[in-house]
Amino acid sequence: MSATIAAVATPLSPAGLGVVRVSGPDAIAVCDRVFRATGQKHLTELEGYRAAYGHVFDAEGDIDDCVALVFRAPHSYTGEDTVELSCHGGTYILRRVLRAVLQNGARPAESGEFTRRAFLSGKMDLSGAEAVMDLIAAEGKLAAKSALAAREGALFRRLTAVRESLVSIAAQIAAFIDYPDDDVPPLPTEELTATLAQSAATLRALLSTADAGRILRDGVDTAIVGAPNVGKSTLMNLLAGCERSIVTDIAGTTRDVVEETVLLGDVKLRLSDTAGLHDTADTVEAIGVQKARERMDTASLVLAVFDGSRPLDSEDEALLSSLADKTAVLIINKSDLFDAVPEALVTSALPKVTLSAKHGRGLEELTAAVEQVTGVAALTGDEALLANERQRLGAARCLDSIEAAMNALSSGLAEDAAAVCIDEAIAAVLELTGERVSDTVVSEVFHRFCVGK
Ligand SMILES: Nc1nc2c(ncn2[C@@H]2O[C@H](COP(=O)(O)OP(=O)(O)OP(=O)(O)O)[C@@H](O)[C@H]2O)c(=O)[nH]1
Ligand SMILES: [Mg+2]
Repeated sequence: MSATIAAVATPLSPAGLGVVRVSGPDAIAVCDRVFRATGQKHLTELEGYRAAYGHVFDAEGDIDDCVALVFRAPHSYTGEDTVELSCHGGTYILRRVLRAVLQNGARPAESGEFTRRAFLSGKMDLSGAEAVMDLIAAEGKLAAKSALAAREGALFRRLTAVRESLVSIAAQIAAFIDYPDDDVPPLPTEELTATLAQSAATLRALLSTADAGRILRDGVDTAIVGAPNVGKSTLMNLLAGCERSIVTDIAGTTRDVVEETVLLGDVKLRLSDTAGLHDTADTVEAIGVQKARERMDTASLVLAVFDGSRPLDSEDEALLSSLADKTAVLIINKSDLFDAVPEALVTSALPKVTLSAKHGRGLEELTAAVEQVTGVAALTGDEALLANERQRLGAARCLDSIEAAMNALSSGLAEDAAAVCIDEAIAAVLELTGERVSDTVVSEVFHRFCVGK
C-alpha cells in the first residue's frame, strides 16, 4: 500500500490563500487529526467533494482558519483519498500546517509525486502527465492551449490509433508465421505496407511539429544584431517594454550582451541585444563585437537590424551575406525617416519587416513574421504536438522501426523480420504513452516537476 503524502501545493509567498494537499490511503484520517470543524462532523464522516469549515491546529494550538475539501478515491486528481486544506497563504502558516500533517502520519511528497500517482492509477497517460508541467509553465495563450490539449489526450489519441493499427498487423503476421501448414492465405503484403505507410505518415506529421512545439514551450534564443547605431537597443527596449538597454546616438553604445525574455505574440523570445558589428581598435568594444558574433552563431533566430534611412554600408552588406543559412528576420528600422527601402534589402529572400523602434510602429508585422519563421503561426493549439525530447526520440524510434518493417515486407524478407520491427515500433509507442515504460523513465519524467504537483 502506498504511503500518504503531503506538500504545500501553492507558492510559498504571501497570498490570499494557500493549500496543503494530502493524498493516500490515510489522507482523511491524518487531516482529521489536525482539523476541527466548526460543525460537529469529522472529516472521516464527509462524502467526497464535500468541504468543511473549521480550524487547523497542532500541539501548540490553533494555526489558522481552514476549509478542508475531501475527495474520495477514485474521484480525485491522484485517484486516491485526498484532502486539500485551504488556509491563508502565509509562509509561516503553510509550513506549520504541513508540519502538523507530517507529524500525524503523512510523509513529504517528492517532486511530481501527486501527478505520478495520477499516472500510476491510470488517470492520465505519460504524455498527459508531462503536459501538466507544461500547462503550469505556459506563459502564452497558445502554449497553454496546446498543453491543455495534450493534458486531455490529444497526443495519446494519435498514438493509440498508431498502436492499434500496428497490433492488428502484428497479429496477422503472427498468425501467418505460427500456422504455416494451416489454410492461412498468403500475407497481403501490399495492403499491410499501405497500412504501415499511414502510421509512418502520422509519425512524420508529429515529428514535423516537434520544433514548433519546443519553441512554444521553451522559447527561442534570439540575437539582435546589426551595425552600430541602427537601433538594436531601441528595438530591445520596445520589445521588453522598459529601458533595458542604454540608447544614445553615439555609435558603439552597447558593449556587453544585454539579455531579456519577452513574449512576442505567442512566441517567447530569449533576447540578446548585442554590440554593433564593425571593426574597431577599442579593446573593450572589440570584445563586445566578438561576443555579438558568437551570439549570432549560436542563436536559433536572428533579428538583423538595418537603418533604412541611409544606404547600406560594408558592415550591413557583410551581415546580410552572413545570414544565408540562418533563421532570420530583416528589421528595416527608422521607418519614420524614409519612404523607400534600400534596394539590397528589398531583393533579399529573407522575411523582412519595416518598423520604427523609436516610435513603436510595426510591432504587429514583426510579431507575425516571428510567428511565421518559427512555425508557431501554423499551430492552432488543438493539434497533437511532441512536447519534449523524450517524446521526439520515441516517435523517431517508432518511425524508424515502421520503415524497417515496410522494407522487410516489400523486399520479400522473411516475415519474422517484419514482425520484429513491428514489435519494436509497438514498444516505442507504449513507452511514449507510458503504458509500458521503465521505472527509470517514469522517475526522470516526474523529477522535472515541482513539489506539490
Ligand atoms: N528616427 C529614429 N531614430 C531611431 C529609431 N530607432 C533608434 N533610433 C535612434 O538611433 C540611435 C541609435 O539607437 P540605439 O538603439 O542606441 O542603436 P544601437 O544599434 O543599439 O547602437 P549601438 O549599441 O551603438 O550599436 C538613437 O539616437 C536612437 O534614438 C527609429 O525608429 N527612428
Ligand atoms: Mg545598442
